[in-house]
Amino acid sequence: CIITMAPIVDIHTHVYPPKYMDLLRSRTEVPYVRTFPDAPDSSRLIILPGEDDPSTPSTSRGRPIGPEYFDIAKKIAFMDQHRIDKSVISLANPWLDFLSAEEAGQKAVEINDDVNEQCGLYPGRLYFFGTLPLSSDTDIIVKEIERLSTLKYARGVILGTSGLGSGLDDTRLDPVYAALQKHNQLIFLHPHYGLPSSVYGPRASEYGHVLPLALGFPLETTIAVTRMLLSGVWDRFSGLNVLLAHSGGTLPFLAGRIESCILHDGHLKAHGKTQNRRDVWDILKTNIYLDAVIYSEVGLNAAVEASGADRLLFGTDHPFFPPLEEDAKEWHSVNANYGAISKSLGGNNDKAQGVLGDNAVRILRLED
Ligand code: 5CU
Repeated sequence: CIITMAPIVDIHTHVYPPKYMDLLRSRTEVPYVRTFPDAPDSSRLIILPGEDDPSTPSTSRGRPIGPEYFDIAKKIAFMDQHRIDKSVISLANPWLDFLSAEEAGQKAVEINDDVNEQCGLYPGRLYFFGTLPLSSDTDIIVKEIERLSTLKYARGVILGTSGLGSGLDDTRLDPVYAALQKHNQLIFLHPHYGLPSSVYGPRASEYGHVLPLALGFPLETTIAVTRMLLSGVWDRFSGLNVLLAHSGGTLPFLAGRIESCILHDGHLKAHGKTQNRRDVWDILKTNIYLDAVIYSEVGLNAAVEASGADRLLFGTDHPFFPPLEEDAKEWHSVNANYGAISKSLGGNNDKAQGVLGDNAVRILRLED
């Protein structure tokens, strides 16, 4: 049990604002929102790669979507129900990754303005991570970063792992990283694509969303951030800060193995890449923040060990992972994250309060 006088802040909580919902409803290819003939009264949100394959059983064809995904009043009600004082909301995946270069720039402006306005309806309670038009030219992306830094409630950007199309280790992203560093905007790095579906095997459709969400998402994040490390992003941008979703995927657990593989790699040694470099432990404690969305104290302890309790931030992943029982009041997924913080840090109230809210207030400048 944690007795907290500190605000509780949720930094991992998504919305599909009205302008984005219009976009999803207008589409017929993934990502889109539609009803199916076997359940004409319930809209389904289809976002993950391959989720609308005709062989997919109706119970794992996307997920039901209701107003909790787009009605900001529902977000506030959820916050009130779970004792959350402030939320830093972000557009959920797949962001604007699928738009053409021509469309993306203008849509990013519309959606970021839309979300900034929604935050303004609840002053002091809502902030947001903006969305970037990653399929546009880098000068348009940089312009949106500069514009975001002038929006009252923006506190950084949410980014998937695809970058400009070939990952976050692409040096063409350097102007984007430079602008984010210059404007002191945090990247919230979030997965979407998972692993190639062949990895999940021929019986994957019998297992619902478990393999892509429990394993594909965290491994995608781990690979993306390791590629950033290997390509020297943090050697070039030592002030670039990144908040990793799902407690860093598997990064805290695998950091030692990553370092060992680097130090034993003849190719890297021959190219002088094993020396004069910042190692993963340094970056974990200097540039990386981790959310506390891992549902168990075992994973949370690894995150605390890797980055420090002062770099860990509470999150819920709302509106994803709702309870499956119709009459449930509180969300099990949220209480699992509260419980993990209590079990891992309950003996140290200051650290627990830091994770629950003080860290977010300090790092993201959320003072009233
Ligand atoms: O349930 C899901 O598919 C997801 C998703 O797509 N994105 C997310 O943040 N959480 C769960």
